[in-house]
Amino acid sequence: MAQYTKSQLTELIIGKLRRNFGREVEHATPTQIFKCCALVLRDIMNIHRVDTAERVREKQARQVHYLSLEFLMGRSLMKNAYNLGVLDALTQALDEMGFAAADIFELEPDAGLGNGGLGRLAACYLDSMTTLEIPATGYSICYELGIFRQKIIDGQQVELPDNWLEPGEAWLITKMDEVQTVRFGGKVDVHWERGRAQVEHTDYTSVMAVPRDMVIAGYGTDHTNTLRLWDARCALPVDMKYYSSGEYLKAVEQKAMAEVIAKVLYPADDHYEGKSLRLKQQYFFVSATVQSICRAHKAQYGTLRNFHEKHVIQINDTHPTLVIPELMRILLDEEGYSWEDAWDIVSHTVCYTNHTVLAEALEKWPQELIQTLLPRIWMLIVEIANRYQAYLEQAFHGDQAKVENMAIIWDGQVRMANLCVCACQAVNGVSALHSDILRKDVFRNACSLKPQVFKNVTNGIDHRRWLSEINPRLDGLIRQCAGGDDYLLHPDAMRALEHYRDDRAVLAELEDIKRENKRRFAGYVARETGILLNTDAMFDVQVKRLHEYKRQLLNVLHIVHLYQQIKSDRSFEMTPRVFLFGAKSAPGYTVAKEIIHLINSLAATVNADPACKDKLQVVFLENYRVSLAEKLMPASELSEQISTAGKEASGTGNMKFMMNGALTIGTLDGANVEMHQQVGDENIFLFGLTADEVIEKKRQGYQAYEYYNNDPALRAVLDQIAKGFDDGVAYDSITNRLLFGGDEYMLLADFESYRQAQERAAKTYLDRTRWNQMALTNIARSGLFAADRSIRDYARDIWHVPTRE
Ligand code: 26V
Repeated sequence: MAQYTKSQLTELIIGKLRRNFGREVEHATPTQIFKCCALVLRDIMNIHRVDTAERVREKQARQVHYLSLEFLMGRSLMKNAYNLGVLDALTQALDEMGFAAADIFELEPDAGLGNGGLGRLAACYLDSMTTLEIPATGYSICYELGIFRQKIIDGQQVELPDNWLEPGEAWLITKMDEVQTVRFGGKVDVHWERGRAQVEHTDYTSVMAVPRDMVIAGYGTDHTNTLRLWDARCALPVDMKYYSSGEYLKAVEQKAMAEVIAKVLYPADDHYEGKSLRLKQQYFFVSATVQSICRAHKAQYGTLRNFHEKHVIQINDTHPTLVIPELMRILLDEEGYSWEDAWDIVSHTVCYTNHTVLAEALEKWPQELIQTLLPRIWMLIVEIANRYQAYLEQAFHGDQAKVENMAIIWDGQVRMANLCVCACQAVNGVSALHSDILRKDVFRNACSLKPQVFKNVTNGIDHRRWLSEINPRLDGLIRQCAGGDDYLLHPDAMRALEHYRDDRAVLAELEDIKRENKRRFAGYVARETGILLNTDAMFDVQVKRLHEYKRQLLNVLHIVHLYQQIKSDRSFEMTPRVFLFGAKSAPGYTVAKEIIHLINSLAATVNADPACKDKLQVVFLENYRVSLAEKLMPASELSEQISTAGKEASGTGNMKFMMNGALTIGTLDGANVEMHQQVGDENIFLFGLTADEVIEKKRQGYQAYEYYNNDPALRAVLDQIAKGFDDGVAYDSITNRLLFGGDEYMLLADFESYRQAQERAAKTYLDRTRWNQMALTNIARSGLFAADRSIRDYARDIWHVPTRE
């Protein structure tokens, strides 16, 4: 790897400042400095990019294309400097110019092009694919507005636009010579000529797709990859030709349609709505992507016949499912292949990852919408659906219930997951439990026909970002115990930490690292909000999207229970705690917004009550996002992973906490199951019903209010919440939902078990040696949850591509 010294970087940054801003360092603003740093690193990565592209071409290597409507990248300056091996040099260069690197890093807006877990996973995977030297490209939309900025006003969530491109676009390179055109609407005529279908598409609206590429650097390698973000522009300027031919309105309409497509990320991850703009986004990005892959392939090989040998397309949830009919369209209509040949190529190219089993989150599109917006794609989906139906009738010997369950078009709707299962050679879940549920429940019928298609790849996180970069002292301790920086490329090496389980000096250092991280985080919160966190208390943290199944409300029930004990018993002794929450709610998800309001009402009352001083504090952290998580994870001690068993596909926050030495209180759900397997009963606080027990209890007829009647503590908690707190807001709508609305996520059934697990955690916290040993064990065994491991699994079991040793 080429190395850059401090003075070389200084010279490059000064050069950029002069050329791009006409400034000398003394007169530069910090934002200009940020942009110049980004441009300098971008230049370095671009040189690597050209070399990588050349190597891949020469080797005729098989490539991975990772399609996702979301890439939650966060910040890139520190990450790129780290991966390029110039973080120290850059820090010193900035220092010499009179700027603190940390302040410059802090200026970068998060690239918030995602909602939560699914988008952040895609970002971690890009890093690992690049580090493992897989030729890979990510594709998404260059949203002008990322996930909204959350403000809490009077205890309630308010959404503000997130304009990240200024100065975030310093990382992007616009490639005007690789623009694609995407067609919407219009009429399609198919007529047969010499045994071949001729397809004529007229009256359509064109939108130009402009690639804005972000180069991705790998760690410890010159290999680079690209994240291609498509921007939407009007295909035709509003010119005189249109005015004179009376098509003025059409031209203006085209312009408006084009510009709205890349305007904003959909901020809902709670349920699907058949919104036409969302479908336009999906097809826009899928069509541009498939065209660009095919164009490059043809330029190199002159034919698409070997397409499936050279490319694998991974689709991140069903959002990019339209690649299937779009690739069929190109092979049939543009290349003139037979249906069988085209299908053979498509079905050997595309793989699908499922990320949720919640019924309301499974994507279904109204047939009329697809028909009018994408008439040719609709025809192809109908043909795929009919052929699949015929196959199913035969395979299931006419069992209509099974045929209906697997149908692609049913009741006027197109079911995207079934289309994926029909076309893909590999369908995977994201944790062992989740993949089991896919096999035994969601896709049981398809699985009975082709069990080998259904696989598991347990999620993982970029441990270089989520440990080494954000927790430098812990990184130091691991290097010291695990023989240097080997663990950065071989995360299993962290296991060596376990030899120090009884080493008092190492345990003391671990404790001291946590203490310092807590103080640093408290300093940040104090500067931003004026709130003073009690750093002598346990930091108990639940950060994730606000969703009923994730059960932030169960956490609230427990806090209210503690508060009532403090109030009713003056001599009540408890392990002091700071409960920290961070969560965005989908803007239209009323119940979730009420829960945010409730947490803030509770926090205001508790924090103002002298009885809680030094014992109990509750803080809702505004605008939870990647860059806030990076500050919070190293300071966390107890990780709340308390979803109803069977509902959280994997979770990835759980892994970030574990790697930073927080202990988990959680249910046997998602990847918690594998965490438990790694660390054993004695290093995790498990509670609650298992996934099977949840199902069994529902089958028997679960009665939530029986728990209310039989448990006086729980009754007192619910009565208090219904009445509300000092601000006079009543929350009986929430308690009624639990008591009389069926308590879908079984909070009341798990309350007592949760309370006991919390008691165990509180007691253990007082035994410092024990707690530190548990933390050490968790860190040591977290290597399984490195994204490098997940990507090696994908490469071996699904993509069939080689990886770096
Ligand atoms: C649904 C919708 C519906 C409306 C439009 C926007 C949108 C975006 C996403 C979704 C589905 C979200 C699925 C998801 O985020 N799943 C999470 O994936 C993580 C990575 O695999 C996993 O760790 C989490 O457990 C899982 O909830």
